[in-house]
Amino acid sequence: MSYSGEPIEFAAARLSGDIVETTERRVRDLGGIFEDKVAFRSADQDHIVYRVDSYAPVEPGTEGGLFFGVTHLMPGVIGREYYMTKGHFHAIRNRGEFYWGISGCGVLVLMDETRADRIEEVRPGSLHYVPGDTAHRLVNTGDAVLDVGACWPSDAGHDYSSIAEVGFSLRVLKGDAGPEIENR
Ligand code: M6P
Ligand code: ZN
Repeated sequence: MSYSGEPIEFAAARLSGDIVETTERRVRDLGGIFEDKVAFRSADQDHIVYRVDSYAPVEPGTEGGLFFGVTHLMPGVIGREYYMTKGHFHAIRNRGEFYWGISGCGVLVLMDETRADRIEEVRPGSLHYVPGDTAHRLVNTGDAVLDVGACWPSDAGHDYSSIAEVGFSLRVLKGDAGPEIENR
């Protein structure tokens, strides 16, 4: 595949160019990931929780290539739980990924296949290596949009099903004095 259109640009957290693809995730697309089902049902289902702008210079599944993306995760809660991404393992499990904080603040939740978990604080300039065999999810714990860059192998793929079935082993909730981590 080759592209001869406008150049791809990345500045001030905005990825632009004629082959940049945008995926929107609204409340209705996130059924099952939030714990408080009553709060989820009463939320505006049309509300955009996050947007991902991505640049895929090769076909998905290509071995040896890379994809680039920026996630724009809105501030907010469903019940006491902060807005978050669906989170995923890679379909090819051993593929890793880099995330880096651009704007806003939040946490990156990491969990391996034994459900051992850890979190890393995401802030402007923070760099996060997601090892292979590790599920990853972003959580916006701030009052502003959380913008996070990502770069991952073009053959990694997304496996959402394991997370949809059993979830992550911890949840990040809004407490009176700030974020609270609860194990599940
Ligand atoms: C990053 C990358 C993408 C991912 C996106 C949103 O930009 O990891 O591959 O799609 O975050 O995360 P999710 O797919 O879990 O909703
Ligand atoms: Zn990934």
